Amino acid sequence: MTPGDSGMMPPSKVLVTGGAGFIGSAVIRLLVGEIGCAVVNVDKLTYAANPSSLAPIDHSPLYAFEQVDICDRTAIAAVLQKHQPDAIMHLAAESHVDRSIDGPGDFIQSNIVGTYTLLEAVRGYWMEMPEESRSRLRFHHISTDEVFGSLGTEGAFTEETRYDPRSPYSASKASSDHLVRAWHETYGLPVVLSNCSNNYGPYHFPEKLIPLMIIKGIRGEPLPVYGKGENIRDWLYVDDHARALWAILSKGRTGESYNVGGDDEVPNIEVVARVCALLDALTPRADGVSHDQQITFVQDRPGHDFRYAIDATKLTRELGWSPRETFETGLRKTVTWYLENNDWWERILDGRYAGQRLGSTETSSD
Ligand code: TDX
Repeated sequence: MTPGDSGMMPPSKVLVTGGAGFIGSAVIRLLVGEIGCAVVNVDKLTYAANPSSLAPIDHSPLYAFEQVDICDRTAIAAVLQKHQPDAIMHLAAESHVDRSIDGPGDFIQSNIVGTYTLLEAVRGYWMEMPEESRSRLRFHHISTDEVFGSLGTEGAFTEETRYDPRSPYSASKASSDHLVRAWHETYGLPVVLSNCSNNYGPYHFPEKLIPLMIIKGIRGEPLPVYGKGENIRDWLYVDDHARALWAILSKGRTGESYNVGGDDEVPNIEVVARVCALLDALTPRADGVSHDQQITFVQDRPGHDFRYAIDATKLTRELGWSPRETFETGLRKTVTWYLENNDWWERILDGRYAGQRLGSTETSSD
């Protein structure tokens, strides 16, 4: 097999875990809505899940939903038997660093125990498959660049970078990556892995920087920037990530991992300033003052990683992927989406998360 030429048939039915989440729902909208691939969405529907993010495709005959916890091995085995997928994309995870500081237990359970349980259920299913379908099965584990730790001002993470997770969240994701590789080496399970940079875009749960700033900006509330806002993230538009994941699942080499990044590094304070500039243009404040007057500097996140940057050369070279959106075009689309879809986020603010500070010992400055 030569790189980029897997000779593989693309999967026809994918079991997606965490498909009611931010990245999972983007993947399902792509697979069902554009690619025409059948999907079984396995989601426990925790606080960050939004079934309404699947409204564009949830009436499709290609789409099925199972409300199941990945930690429930018997239930997962039954779903695998019932739907007979030829690929698994594992996106179910607790993903918010600040929540992992407040309560690491859920991260250990979902990200480590959940991945282990899913791997065992899939291994059982795979071993029982007829030989022909067995060689086609693929387990794609979706992970994060945070497993590599924090960069200084120079350099970027490659697939060879040493793991150095520093938060309970990233340590739990690093553990899950190790489990997936171990199941490949030990049992021969056909796996592929990917590690992505910070995603943003429509349907993003408002605990994360960009949607939180857009929503607080619209509502005239203070915009809490941690520390001095100098930390740098590499921003990837979620639909670009979804396309990368499909390329990796359908063409990536078994046992390999691929980094996915937007090649768009921006310090947090500039991210917030750009959100403010877009809000000024698209929905000016009644008093004529810029939204950037709402920026407030608050206590830093404990153990705050300084900089993440992804080198996605391998993915581009082997699988021909590159992002379609720049941070400028993607952010404009994102801010516009939040302005036009207040029903989606107001329902979250009313019940599940009201925008308060998480992951800090300081009383919220909001
Ligand atoms: O209110 C805020 N103010 C602020 O300054 C929030 C919520 C965040 N920040 C800062 C912290 C980070 O430097 O903004 C940056 C981005 O924060 P998050 O949106 O929480 O993302 P991050 O911690 O970078 O982690 C993200 O990228 C990797 C995702 O949440 C992870 O799930 C992913 O794995």
